[in-house]
Amino acid sequence: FNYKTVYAFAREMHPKTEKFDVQYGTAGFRAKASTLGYVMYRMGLLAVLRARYKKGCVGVMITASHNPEPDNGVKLIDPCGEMLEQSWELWATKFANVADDELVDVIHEIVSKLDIEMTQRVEILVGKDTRPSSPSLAKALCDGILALSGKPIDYGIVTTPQLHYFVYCKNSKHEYGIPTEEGYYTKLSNAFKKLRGESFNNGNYFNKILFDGANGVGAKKIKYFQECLGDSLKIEMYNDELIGTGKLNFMCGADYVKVKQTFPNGVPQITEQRCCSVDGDADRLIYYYLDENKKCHLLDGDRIAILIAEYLKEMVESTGLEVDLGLVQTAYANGASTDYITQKLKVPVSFACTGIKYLHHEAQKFEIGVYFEANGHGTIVFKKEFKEKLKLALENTSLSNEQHGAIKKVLTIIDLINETVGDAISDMLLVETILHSKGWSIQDWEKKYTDLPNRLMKVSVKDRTQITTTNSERTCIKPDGLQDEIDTIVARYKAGRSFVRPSGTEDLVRVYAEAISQEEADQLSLEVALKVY
Ligand code: 16G
Ligand code: ZN
Repeated sequence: FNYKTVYAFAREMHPKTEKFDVQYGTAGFRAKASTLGYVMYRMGLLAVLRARYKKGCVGVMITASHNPEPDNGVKLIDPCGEMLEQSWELWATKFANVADDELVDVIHEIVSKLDIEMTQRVEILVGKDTRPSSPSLAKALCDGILALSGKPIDYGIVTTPQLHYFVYCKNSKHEYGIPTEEGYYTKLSNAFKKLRGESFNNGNYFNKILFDGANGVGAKKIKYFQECLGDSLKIEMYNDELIGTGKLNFMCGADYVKVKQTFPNGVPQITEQRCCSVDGDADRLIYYYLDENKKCHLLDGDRIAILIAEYLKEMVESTGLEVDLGLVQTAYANGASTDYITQKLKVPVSFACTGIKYLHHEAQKFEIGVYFEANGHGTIVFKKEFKEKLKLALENTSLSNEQHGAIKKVLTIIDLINETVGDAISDMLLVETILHSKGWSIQDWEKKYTDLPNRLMKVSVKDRTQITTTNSERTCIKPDGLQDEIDTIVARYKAGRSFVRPSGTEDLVRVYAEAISQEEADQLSLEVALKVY
């Protein structure tokens, strides 16, 4: 490669402006957009190296998800459509933090250590959310790609899960789908319409939903779906402000609704009406409704996961095939949801650390792995062998017509799902499909079990790295004795559970507690927080 170009571009166009180090965290780099120019340039360089190393195309998404509009961020997508492999996060951090005149050395280092062949032509798919800072950051990113002679393919404004999907489609040689927006809409909406059939309403289910687009990319993209879906689902869209109005995620969107446990601004308050919110890059989904006392009822990632797992279990059982289906949750999953799914539905649950990459990999251990974080981010992954088993069973003449029908239905459900990463729009279409098939209102769905009251607290500490955890973050190992103290406190509460973990995205410690009443959950979290402080 031409190291002169790499250095000249760095020095003249994208010099390192920040003195502090940044870290490739749970969801890539995230910071105030004005500080990210040089980081983008360097991620362009790294993306080309990653693509050459993997001998495929990779993706780079520019977004800060649910964060405020002045923030931005960047994350790399691996050829299989998954998050960047963890061992490369260290390279990403190194690339971002070296001085401009050390960049070339780091490139030499990675190329020789990993034996990367530098002559390959590679394509880098670039996507961005609706933040006003995104176009200039995309330009910096593309300069990095070009400096190492990679070929940027600009997808413009897309949702994060769309870009994951395109990357996987490209690398699977279109076996997974066509890597265009149109290909994506067509695949998902065709599957949806097939599953919905001729009657759009059923029992307590009515095919109208209020959709909060968080004034972001989700609002833009849902319009295409509405066109494809016709009358089968009526999506009434709210919070679709123009780019640059400063309203992205502001008092609306999935994160706002989940954290504040309240109704978003900009959506009409219609009692008992099913509503949903997505976040700023449309990878999280939360459902909710207002009751007659104007109380907001949330149906979060836990509820969505259980609805899906239960439905898939029933569907697969009717095919007559043996299937290993499991659910993956994090420590934040409400205890009532875990009890319901393990005891009532007899579906095994695995726990993973917070962060999508951990859940995704844990879910891949099952033939059908359903995973969701309580914040509404999740999807379902199907083992390749399982899909083949289904296709093979279609040719088996000893199965009944009902079984063949069920197998076809499962295959169509798989087409409705974006397996690469949590996808708010695909998840919404799946939830709508299940509610329709069961003839349920959102209230029927909520009735399945009752959440334990809970409280999440943030505690500022001097050094959050002093706290380390194990057992998927549910047990604290350091500082010594803290877990014993937590255990002693928890034992005094009926249905009590509490854990502490250092945040991966903010400089603080999170304390979670649940108990039989809200007062007790509040009290428990406070007692535990005092031990951490
Ligand atoms: C990131 C993660 C999200 C997780 C959150 C936890 C991805 C794509 N995003 O936003 O899944 O819930 O971090 O934040 O993995 P925390 O460590 O500050 O609690
Ligand atoms: Zn997001």
